[in-house]
Amino acid sequence: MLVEAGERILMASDFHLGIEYELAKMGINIPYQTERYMEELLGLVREHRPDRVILAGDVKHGVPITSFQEKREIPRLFNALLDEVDRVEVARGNHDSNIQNLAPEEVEIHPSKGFIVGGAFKVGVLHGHAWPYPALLNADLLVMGHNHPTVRLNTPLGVRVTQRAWVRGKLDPERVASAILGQDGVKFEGGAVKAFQEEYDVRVGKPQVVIMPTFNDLMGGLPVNSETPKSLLGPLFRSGAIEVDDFDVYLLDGTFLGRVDFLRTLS
Ligand SMILES: [Mn+2]
Repeated sequence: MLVEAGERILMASDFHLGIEYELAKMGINIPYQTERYMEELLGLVREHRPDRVILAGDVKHGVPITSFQEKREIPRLFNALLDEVDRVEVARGNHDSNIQNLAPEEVEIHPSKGFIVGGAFKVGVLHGHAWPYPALLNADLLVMGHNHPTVRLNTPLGVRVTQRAWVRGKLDPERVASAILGQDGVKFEGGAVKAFQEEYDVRVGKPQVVIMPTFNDLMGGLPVNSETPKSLLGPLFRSGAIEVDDFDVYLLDGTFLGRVDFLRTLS
């Protein structure tokens, strides 16, 4: 995903480097795919010449143990990126414990509560397994990974197709402000947005939300249009702060498929 926000920001999520090693332990042997992912990402970097590259979490796969595969391949990925781009950053995901040990010093590692980049147009980036910093509600765009979104379509022939997907919608500021205040144990009366602004001294906007697909095509996904599970993963979805029924779904090539609630009728 390329965002122009005063600077060019290239983002990608959920590489899960090391998944082949985990699969091999279960008896499923797949040749290592890291080279292919690296070439794909570096191809995008060379084509679009971003000022910074942000990996929105789950760069690595193995938790709690870091495999030899990760120790070998993750520094290679970072070094290849640093050869091409001034700033390489990571929003820490739930699989990224100890990622700092595999990253060269130049790589900026941000906490799981996320961070804001950009100028007049502000982009909040977080992996999505943790509550965001209140300041992220001031962003114009919130970018998350973690859910590995896919769309599942049943064809009249009885063939079921599952594809990785982009999911995009708008945040309801009242609901998210209320959920974060509740999480922090803050009691309030009246509007949640007003209370939120007073509590955290953050102006609440109405950010767009984009949930990124996995870069790694070996990963399983979560069909956003299936009936189970009832919500997506992560506190913002589980708490009901974000409801995706009216979010739009796109294939990897940008094809617009429709809203989640419509696509539910086809799953
Ligand atoms: Mn992930």
